[in-house]
Amino acid sequence: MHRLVSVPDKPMKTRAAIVYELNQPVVVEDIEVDPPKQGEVLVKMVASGVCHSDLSVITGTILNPRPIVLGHEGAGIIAEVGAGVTSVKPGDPVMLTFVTPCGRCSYCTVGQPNLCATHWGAQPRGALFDGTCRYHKAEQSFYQMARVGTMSEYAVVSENAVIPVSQDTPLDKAALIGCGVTTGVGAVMRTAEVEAGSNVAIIGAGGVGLNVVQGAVLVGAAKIIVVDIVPRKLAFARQFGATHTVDASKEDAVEKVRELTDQEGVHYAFEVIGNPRTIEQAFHMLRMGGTAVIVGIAPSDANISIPAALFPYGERRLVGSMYGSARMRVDMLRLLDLYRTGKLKLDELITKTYTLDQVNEAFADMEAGMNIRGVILYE
Ligand code: PAD
Ligand code: ZN
Repeated sequence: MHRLVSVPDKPMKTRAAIVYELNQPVVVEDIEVDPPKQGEVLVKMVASGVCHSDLSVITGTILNPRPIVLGHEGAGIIAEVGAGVTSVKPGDPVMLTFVTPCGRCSYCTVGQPNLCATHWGAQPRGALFDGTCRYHKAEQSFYQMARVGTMSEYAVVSENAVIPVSQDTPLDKAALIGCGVTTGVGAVMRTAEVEAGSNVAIIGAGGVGLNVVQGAVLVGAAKIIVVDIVPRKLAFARQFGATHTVDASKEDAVEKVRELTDQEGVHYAFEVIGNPRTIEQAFHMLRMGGTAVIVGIAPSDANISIPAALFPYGERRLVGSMYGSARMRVDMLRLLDLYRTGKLKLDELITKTYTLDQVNEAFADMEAGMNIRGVILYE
C-alpha cells in the first residue's frame, strides 16, 4: 500500500530542480506550491526519470519560458485533489503524461491525444491551463516543464495528466513509461506500425532509443541494427535485443547498415538523437518503400538536407514521432502489463538512481554516456 498523504489547504514547501539561465547548473531549492485548483491534482512524486529532453531545456535546444521546474517523466501518489476532480483520490498511485490531453479537441477526438491542440496551443507553455503557475518564491513564479515538472517533491498538474495505476505498481519503474518507454515503443508500434520480419535500424541507443529496440523486439522485427558512438551503449543495445551493432565513431553507419542488409537498406530507420546529420543518415539507410522516423528533437533552427528525388524514386518516407504517437491512457497501461508479464524490460533501464540534490550529477552522467536512464528517487 502506498502511504496516504495529508496536506494543508495552503501553499506548502517543495524542493524543486529549476532552470533560471541557459547552460548553467540546475538550481535545487525550496519553493512553494499552491493547492490544486479546479480540475487539478497535487502529486507527491516518487520517481522522475532524467531524459535528454530535460538536458535540452537546460541548453535551449528545447525552448521554454524560465524559470522552469524541470522533469517530464514521472510517477507518484495523489496527495490532494482540486474541485471537480473525479478520476483520482488521495492515495492513488499515478503515472504522469508529458502531454496533457484535453479530450475534446479535433486531435484528441480522432485518437491523437499526443497532439492535443489545447496542450500544444495554450500559452504560456509551462503554465497550467488557466495561464497561471502553481510554483512561487516570494514574487517569482515558476513554470513547469511539459505542464508537469516532475523534478519537484510535489507537483500540481491537470487531472488529465495523471493515469491511475494499481496499488502494487513499482512507481520507480512506472515513471519511465511517462516518457522514454512510451516514446520508444510507440514509435515502432504506433507511428511506424512495423510489421514482423522487417529489418530496422536505430540510431542512438539512449533511454529512448533502447525502447525503440524493445518495440522492434515486441513486433518481431528481423534484423535490429543499432548505431551509437559509445561502446557501452552498444553493449546495452545487445542486452535489449539488437541483432547487430555499429560503432559510428569507427565506421560509416550508412555503409555498414547497407552491408548488413545485402546492400538493400532497412524497412524502417529511427533517429533517436536529435542531430540533423544522423537524421539524414536514417533516410539514406532506407530500402525502397522504407520509412525513416524522427524521434530525436533537434534545435528549432536546425535544417536537414536530403536529395528531393529520393522521395518519389523508391517511395521513401520521412515522418516525425511525438510521444510515440501514443494514446496515452491506453498505451501506458498496456506497457505496464507487458512489463508485468515479462515482455518489456523496465528494471534494466535504470542504470543509476540519484537524490534530487544530485540532479547535476545525473546530467553529467548522461553527457558522459554512462546511463540508460538515471532516475531521481524522492523520500
Ligand atoms: P540519451 O542522451 O539517453 O541518448 C542519446 C544517444 O545518442 C546516446 O547513447 C549517444 O551516445 C548517442 N549519440 C549521440 N550522438 C551520436 C551520433 N552522432 N551517432 C550515433 N549515436 C549518437 O537521450 P534520450 O534517449 O533520452 O533522448 C534522445 C532524443 O529523443 C533527444 O533528442 C530527446 O529530446 C528526444 C525525445 N523525443 C521525444 C519525442 O516524443 N519525440 C520524447 C522523448 C525524448
Ligand atoms: Zn523525455
